[in-house]
Amino acid sequence: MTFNEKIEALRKAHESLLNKENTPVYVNGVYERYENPVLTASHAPLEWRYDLNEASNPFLMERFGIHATFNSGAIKWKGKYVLIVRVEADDRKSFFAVAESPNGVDNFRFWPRPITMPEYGEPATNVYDMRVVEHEDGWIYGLFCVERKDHSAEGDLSAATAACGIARTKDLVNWERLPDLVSESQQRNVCLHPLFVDGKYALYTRPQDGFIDTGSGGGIGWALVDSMENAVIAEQQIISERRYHTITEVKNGEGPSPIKTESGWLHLAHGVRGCASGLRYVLYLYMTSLEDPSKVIAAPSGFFIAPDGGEYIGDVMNVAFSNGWIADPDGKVFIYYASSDTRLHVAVSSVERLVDYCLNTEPDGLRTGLTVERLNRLIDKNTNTK
Ligand code: M1P
Repeated sequence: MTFNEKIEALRKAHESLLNKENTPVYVNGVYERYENPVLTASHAPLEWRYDLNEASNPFLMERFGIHATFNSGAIKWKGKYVLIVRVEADDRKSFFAVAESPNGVDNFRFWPRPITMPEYGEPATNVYDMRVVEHEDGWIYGLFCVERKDHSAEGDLSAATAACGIARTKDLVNWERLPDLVSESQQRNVCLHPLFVDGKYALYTRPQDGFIDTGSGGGIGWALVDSMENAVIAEQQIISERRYHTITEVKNGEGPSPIKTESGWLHLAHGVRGCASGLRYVLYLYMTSLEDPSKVIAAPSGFFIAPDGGEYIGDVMNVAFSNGWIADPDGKVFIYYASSDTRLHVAVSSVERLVDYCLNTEPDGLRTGLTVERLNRLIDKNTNTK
């Protein structure tokens, strides 16, 4: 094969991957999973991976390794389903890149260049997991985790700090970096409420003592800040706790910004528990009140999405994670979730179904006896209607 023939073959294979139709698979009535991931490392443009010049790359080698495309923020923008993807290179560094699709379930294509995120303060070692939201103030905000080396931990090479980076944009290409969120604790998984609350910007937070351990960080927090140009948390209250022997025993973090429904704000979050094989990340739903978006009004028990089949396998096993979803005006909801820190999937549902799920799934009774009672109530119902 000549050099040009090799390029032609690469382009053909890439186009056929990008154009592959995705089909829904019935799961449980709550949502449909889709057969194929919507984004994998192989979806990255060839121009990002290869030097396509024969003189400087006669063997047509990959010169830049893209390792994973996962935890993505999501927004409907100019009629397209747009993702702000966490792309991880072979060198373990993540960066953000935009991919769009005409229908939300397949045909996702990356924009030609990754986002060049301006730095704030000490340049970040890593950035990831952007929550993107169109705020009523007219800006599109991106809140994301900023990792830097912890210089105070002498001798511990892996010691790092996590802070919430903040940036805003009008076009998803040019981002204005604002100061990082000022908070007494380290922060990850911070997410901005789309509306002002009591005239302030409202944040769902996830305080943590260390970079990985949440320590005394009790779960999903709530904080009001006066400005996003200088966001300072004076006070934060935990609104959704971590709890013993539940899916949130080890960590409990907000996903994307909540969706407004007639019955309350619909939230997607992740819970983490420990087990013999390590940490297990699953997704769950809850709802808060329309009048007070910090007041939980529905907390269905158990997980909503957990890794399934091949989703268990990847760079970091046993992880389902989401920081992006899109609700269409007709009520259709596209839930973008990543599996095992490797690839991105979509599950599709509707506001009506998700609210029904939240309001009609009983909360965790916190002990086995109550779980059996709950099951018996369902069996009674089914038996009596026969
Ligand atoms: O590796 C699993 C997840 O670990 C972290 O999640 P959390 O902030 O809840 O600890 C993040 O690094 C996340 O990106 C990753 O998917």
